[in-house]
Amino acid sequence: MSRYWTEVLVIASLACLYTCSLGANISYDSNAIIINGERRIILSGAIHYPRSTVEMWPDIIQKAKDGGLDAIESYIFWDRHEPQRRKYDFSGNLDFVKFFKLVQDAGLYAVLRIGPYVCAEWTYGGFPLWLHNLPGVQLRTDNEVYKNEMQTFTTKIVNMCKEASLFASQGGPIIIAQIENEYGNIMGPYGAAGKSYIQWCAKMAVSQNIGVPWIMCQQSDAPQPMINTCNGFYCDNFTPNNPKSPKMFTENWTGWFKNWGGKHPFRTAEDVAFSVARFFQTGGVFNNYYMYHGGTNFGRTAGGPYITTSYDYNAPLDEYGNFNQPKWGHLKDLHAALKLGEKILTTGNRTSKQYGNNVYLTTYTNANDGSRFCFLSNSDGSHDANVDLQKDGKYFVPAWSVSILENCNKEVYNTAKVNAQTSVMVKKQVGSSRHHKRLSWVWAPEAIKDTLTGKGRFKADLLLDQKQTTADSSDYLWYMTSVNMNGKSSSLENVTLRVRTQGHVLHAFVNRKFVGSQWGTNGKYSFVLEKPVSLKPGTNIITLLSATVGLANYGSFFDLVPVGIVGGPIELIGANSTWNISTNQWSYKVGLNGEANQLYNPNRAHLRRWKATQNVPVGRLMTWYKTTFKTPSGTDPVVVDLQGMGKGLAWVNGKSIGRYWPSFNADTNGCSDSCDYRGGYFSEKCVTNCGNPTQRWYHVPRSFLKNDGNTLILFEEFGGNPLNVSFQTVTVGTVCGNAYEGHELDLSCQGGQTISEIKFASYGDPQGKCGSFKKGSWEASSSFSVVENACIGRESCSVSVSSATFGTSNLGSVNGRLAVEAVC
Ligand SMILES: *[C@@H]1O[C@H](CO)[C@@H](O)[C@H](O)[C@H]1NC(C)=O
Ligand SMILES: *[C@@H]1O[C@H](CO)[C@@H](O)[C@H](O)[C@H]1NC(C)=O
Ligand SMILES: *[C@@H]1O[C@H](CO)[C@@H](O)[C@H](O)[C@H]1NC(C)=O
Ligand SMILES: *[C@@H]1O[C@H](CO)[C@@H](O)[C@H](O)[C@H]1NC(C)=O
Ligand SMILES: *[C@@H]1O[C@H](CO)[C@@H](O)[C@H](O)[C@H]1NC(C)=O
Ligand SMILES: *[C@@H]1O[C@H](CO)[C@@H](O)[C@H](O)[C@H]1NC(C)=O
Ligand SMILES: CC(=O)N[C@H]1CO[C@H](CO)[C@@H](O)[C@@H]1O
Repeated sequence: MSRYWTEVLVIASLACLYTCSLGANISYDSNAIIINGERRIILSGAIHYPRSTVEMWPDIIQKAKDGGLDAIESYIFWDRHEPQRRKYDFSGNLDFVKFFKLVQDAGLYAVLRIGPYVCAEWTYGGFPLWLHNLPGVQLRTDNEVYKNEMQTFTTKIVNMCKEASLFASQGGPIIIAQIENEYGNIMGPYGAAGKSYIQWCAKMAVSQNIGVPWIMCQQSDAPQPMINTCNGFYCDNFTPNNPKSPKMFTENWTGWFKNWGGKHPFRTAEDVAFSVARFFQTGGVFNNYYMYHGGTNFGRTAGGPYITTSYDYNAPLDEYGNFNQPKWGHLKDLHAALKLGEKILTTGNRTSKQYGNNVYLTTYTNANDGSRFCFLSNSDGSHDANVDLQKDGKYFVPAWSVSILENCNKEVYNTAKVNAQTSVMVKKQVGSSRHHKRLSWVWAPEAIKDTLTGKGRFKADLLLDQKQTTADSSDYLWYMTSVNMNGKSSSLENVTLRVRTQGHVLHAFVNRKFVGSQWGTNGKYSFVLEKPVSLKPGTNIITLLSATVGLANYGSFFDLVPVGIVGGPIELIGANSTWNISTNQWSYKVGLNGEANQLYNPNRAHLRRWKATQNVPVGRLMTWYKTTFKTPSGTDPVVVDLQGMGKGLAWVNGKSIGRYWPSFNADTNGCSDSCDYRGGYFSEKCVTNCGNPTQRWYHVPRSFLKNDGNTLILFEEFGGNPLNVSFQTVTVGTVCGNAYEGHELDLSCQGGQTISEIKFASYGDPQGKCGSFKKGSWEASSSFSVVENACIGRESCSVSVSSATFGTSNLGSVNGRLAVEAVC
């Protein structure tokens, strides 16, 4: 009997090994990602965990799920996790394990892009600076020192995932992992070493044994079993390098990032939807939005040079986690339409037929059950098309759009027909405007006596590279030298100081006097500062403060791009002679005294340093400002308006909210009121915000705030005026809907506000767009009252767009549209 039971137990536990395991089997072929035998198309969105806060994660992830995504993708940010070699940090919003667990709790899959090079407009592409300073290292190529570090870090991350059972093979959410990142775009200059490096990456990744597929993006020579994937604005013409690989769009850019001095990028919902629909029309299997939520470059994590603190990206969720409407809603509708065809898309055969210039019908057919699913596309940039599919119906396909036809005979979606609401976001002053009290400030000068008199911490007979010298411990590096002008035959009152720098911002002082500042413009980061200076006989002190604004993150050998005054030259140009002082003895100091003394930390009692004067100084270089403020009530996201300030760094309750530079205005040219979604998108198309500060408002996450009062501390580098600085909340101001017959028109406010007024409502053929709707040639007289009854006093409302709702059925077969503008 004991033998019998033993056998039963052995058999039972063996069986359990196969069936009790929670692990999922992830595989793929050219038509599907296959999860436990189920054939899937996967809709994924990028959300970078360090670009929001732990407290924001659940809401953002839920909104992604509600938007119809199946998966969340994130890079892993090496520089944050290993700020010093072998000293790791996974605390706070660096707790990626927690992030992926939340993704799983929401019922979503995850895509893990380890890199560990990430690009991502993140400083130094996510590489820690100590890596650059390792003897003998060469980054992203066949170099033993580098490969050893890359493997150590990759293994560390993989092991953490395994310990937390995060891979799908272990029952976790991660269905796909990525090694390296867009290397194929830049590998040419690395020659044979680049090719062998990619082979090594593939082997190293596979040896990690994670039980889910690995991908390489933009890598047409990706070795098997790596799946190569496509990044870009459109990937319909992409084919993977192995016919057995699924067609994957790992970075479909939903918008674009911002540079200081740049305009606001804007990619229409119609065009993003067009690129995704085209991708699935042409055999796509996996689509990842880059970004789905862009977020904020807190601290000094922005890449560059000159990437802004906001990483909003014009993504479906805005920087603060609000719905960016109509983009979020229009893509949600697209996802629902695509999912109707998931079974046929992943099993059927695909055929295409042309119906005139740039008009194609793609039919997916499953011969086994006769089911069909169609995409009818018109990729002409200006001509609409009318297509007669005989027994399957007649269709109007606007230029640059795709219609999705369920069963090939019913239009369920068209990328150019937006039914989702448009939300116009507003910033609300905290407290009513009449009672709006200005903040009161104290200030402290940055102590610069030491550096103005040439005193540094170490010396060198050459001009050093800034990133190497600071190892990115600060944006700031002081370069100081002294020049003896005794016996120099020149008029000392008329000398020019000329400094060539590799960026990004330079301030010059001579004999303790400020002589000028300069920074790169038009995207150029290297520049020459030339200022008249007045020297004196004997010793003259030259003090230069160089500031970085995000380290380069993209390109072949981007890691070697020089930063700061490295190499110079620095010259003094007199009437008759030029003195090249590049090889003088230079004294150096990394960072600011205020940084070393943690002036930004309100818990440190620097009471003696802060001055409470009647009027705080205005336009004063290198000045710290401090104020206190109450937490704005409600749940809407909080921002600080820094209009009037120059450039610097900001902290709330000791936490860095990033660099600020509201004095840097976007060019006045290149914006236009109208934006045509038709035709290929490029990052300068449809830009907005010409002539205004590139970034005036800065996100203050609510989790940074305390109930009993908060401290804002600014380090102002150029000189600014804090008079107008104020805290505001971001919410929906105006909502518009413009929905087609047979659809629902949905309107929602946010933060508990209700619809207070209907400004426009017309069921008929209304014209114009949100903010300027006009009645068309006909409308139902009940338009206004129907919408008012349904919406006034409600946080959200829904009106079905049909003649029955408006009592116009007696007009016969009308095909109306309903346009509404309402105030929250
Ligand atoms: C996983 O699924 C694929 C395709 O369905 C199948 O070929 C493979 O044998 C499965 N692997 C395991 C370990 O079950
Ligand atoms: C796809 O086409 C092939 C070749 O015509 C056929 O053998 C197969 O049954 C088709 N598959 C489906 C699912 O329709
Ligand atoms: C510069 O050179 C010119 C011509 O040689 C001479 O006349 C002048 O005095 C010089 N100026 C100075 C400041 O040395
Ligand atoms: C100052 O020097 C510049 C050239 O370095 C010369 O063009 C200019 O005439 C000089 N001015 C005076 C007042 O000496
Ligand atoms: C200045 O001196 C540096 C170091 O000797 C040299 O590399 C550079 O070419 C010089 N520049 C000029 C303009 O003479
Ligand atoms: C403060 O705001 C007022 C009113 O908008 C404006 O006139 C003034 O120029 C602003 N001051 C600064 C320093 O930005
Ligand atoms: C990686 C990639 O595909 N980049 C492309 C993205 O789209 C822009 C604009 O269409 C192209 O210029 C890039 O080459």
